[in-house]
Amino acid sequence: MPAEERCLVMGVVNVTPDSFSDGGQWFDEDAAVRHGLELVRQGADIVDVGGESTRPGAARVSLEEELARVTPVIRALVAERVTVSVDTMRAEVAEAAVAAGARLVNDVSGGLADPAMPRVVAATGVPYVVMHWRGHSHDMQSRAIYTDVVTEVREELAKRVDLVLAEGVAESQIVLDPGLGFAKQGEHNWELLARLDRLAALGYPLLIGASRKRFLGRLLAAPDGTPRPFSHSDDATAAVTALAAQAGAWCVRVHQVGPNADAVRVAAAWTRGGGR
Ligand code: PMM
Repeated sequence: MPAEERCLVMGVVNVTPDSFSDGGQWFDEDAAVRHGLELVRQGADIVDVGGESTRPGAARVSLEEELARVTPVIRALVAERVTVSVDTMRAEVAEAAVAAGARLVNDVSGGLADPAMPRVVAATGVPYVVMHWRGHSHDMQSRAIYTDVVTEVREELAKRVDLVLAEGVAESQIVLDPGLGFAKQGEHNWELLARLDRLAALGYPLLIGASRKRFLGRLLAAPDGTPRPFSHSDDATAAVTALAAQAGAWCVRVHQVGPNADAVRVAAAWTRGGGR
């Protein structure tokens, strides 16, 4: 991926009835398209369209259902000149999405869920987000066992990189993602965020998906320990965005775009030592 002047903002459109923070809201095709356009108006550089919830405990949807959810939404957004990415673990969905005009494949399993994925992405030539993943959502939190989470995530990502390169993906296509909340407890997420430099040292752009995740709600819990609801963790998400951008992240994946679009601009001006 080419270096950008500032961290990019990827806005999320989950075309699902059950995603963690916005499940059901954009399940209707027209509502999903309208939401994607609104995210662009608020400053999203990329709109990430997904048809399968990956919240902890979620069950899988069928291939047919996933295709029916995402393809028309992608086609409609592309017709409006939106840069679209597809959030999928399935090679067939990635292929159909790119045929419909998607310009990036965001695979939370990093090619582990569907062995055909790296070859399909290689043939498309589009950027490929390889996220750290240890297994499907229904039992992923039982895999959140690490002695040194930063070293282990780094090593496991490096192995995924070797594999996708061997399948024909070009180095220039690869973007890495630590997979916050995927087989990770809160402390694992914070350790990874604190050492993004060690992940960046693998030599690929980084995408960070902290938006509205539970670890933010737990950090901001009320005095009686009640976690902050995800709907009230958008300010914390924007704080993570500013810090991740400052640490050199290539892109942040967020639900509420406006404050995060501001945050990446602040971080860019801070780094440059000047506005505009
Ligand atoms: N998180 C979710 C879904 N897709 N993709 C990437 N690359 N990184 C992430 O951290 C990520 C993702 C889960 O979030 P949501 O269901 O609340 O949108």
